[in-house]
Amino acid sequence: MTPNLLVLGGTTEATALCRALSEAGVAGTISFAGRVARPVRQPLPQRIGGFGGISGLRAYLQREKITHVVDATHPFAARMSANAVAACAQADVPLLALSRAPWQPQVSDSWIRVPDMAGAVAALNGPARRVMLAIGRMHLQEFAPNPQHFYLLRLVDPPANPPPFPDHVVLVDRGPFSEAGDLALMQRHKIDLVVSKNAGGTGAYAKIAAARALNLPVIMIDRPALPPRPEAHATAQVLDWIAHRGTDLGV
Ligand code: 3Y8
Ligand code: NAP
Repeated sequence: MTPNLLVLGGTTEATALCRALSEAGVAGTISFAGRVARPVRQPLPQRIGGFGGISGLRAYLQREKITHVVDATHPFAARMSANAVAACAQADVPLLALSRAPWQPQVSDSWIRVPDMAGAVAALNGPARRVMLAIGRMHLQEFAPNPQHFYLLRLVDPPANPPPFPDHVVLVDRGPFSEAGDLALMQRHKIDLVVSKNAGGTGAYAKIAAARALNLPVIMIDRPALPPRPEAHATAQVLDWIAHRGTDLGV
């Protein structure tokens, strides 16, 4: 059959995959949740908004005659990934995750590893620090119990309501970021502690490398658990999977 892909996007790797699919002439659609005002332009047609849970995604797969699903979402998009596993099983559509390995600390890194967002909040109990809280917008309210710190917040869109911290600076910017840029940013704001999700990949790594250069501690939030599913770590593996998984694409 001729492939008709659904790519669950929102990462640098998803965008790169869509460019490769477009160049290979493979038909597909990239999907976004609609979390930010203007998702970056994509080389494939895009759809924006939730599907309506597992049943909504299953219905979408059947209605749009999707032949393959690639889950290239961020490792913290745990609900979307779980829904994709369930909906693809129910609709009998092959699923492959395009995921990126977690970052590992280097010898000179000083990471405080925490299991989840609540662990990061608890790790901030203590005397006032100057914190770069680079975890986006959706979980800011959870950090309200520690208003004693100065917070440098980096958000994709201006916040709809003021962050719950008396002493903060909001920087509206989207990645991928550069180590030099994050180094200068941390020095300018005299940051002495960084809070980060273990996103993996390159787009969010700049602050980890900059923290290393400045010898700063990083509170590193481990990823949520995901259900088992086939995983690839490179675009070429995905293209190979499409070519060999039930399609008439030549090798
Ligand atoms: C809407 C789509 C591309 C994709 C680029 C990657 C890299 C840059 C770094 C920091 C960390 C953070 C955040 C981040 C990065 C890439 C990638 C990545 C982290 C866009 C995008 C969408 C989102 C959603 C957004 C979240 C937020 C998280 C900002 C597009 C730009 C902090 C994750 O305001 C909000 O509601 C923002 C929500 C989910 C996490 C949060 O809890 O707030 N991403 N980010 C996707 C959708 O609607 O489906 O506009 O391009 C994509 C990217 N953001 O094509 O180049 O591959 O990871 N995204 C984190 O890692 O902690 C910023 O500041 O140092
Ligand atoms: P999530 O909590 O796992 O998903 C919550 C709900 O949002 C899903 O059940 C689904 O709604 C909808 N959704 C999520 N991703 C979608 C997509 N790609 N296309 C269509 N609907 C989607 O997801 P999240 O953590 O909010 O992440 C949302 C998006 O931002 C994803 O595309 C992800 O790749 C991107 N992103 C997230 C982070 C992060 O830190 N979480 C970082 C970078 C990029 P329905 O149930 O209605 O289908």
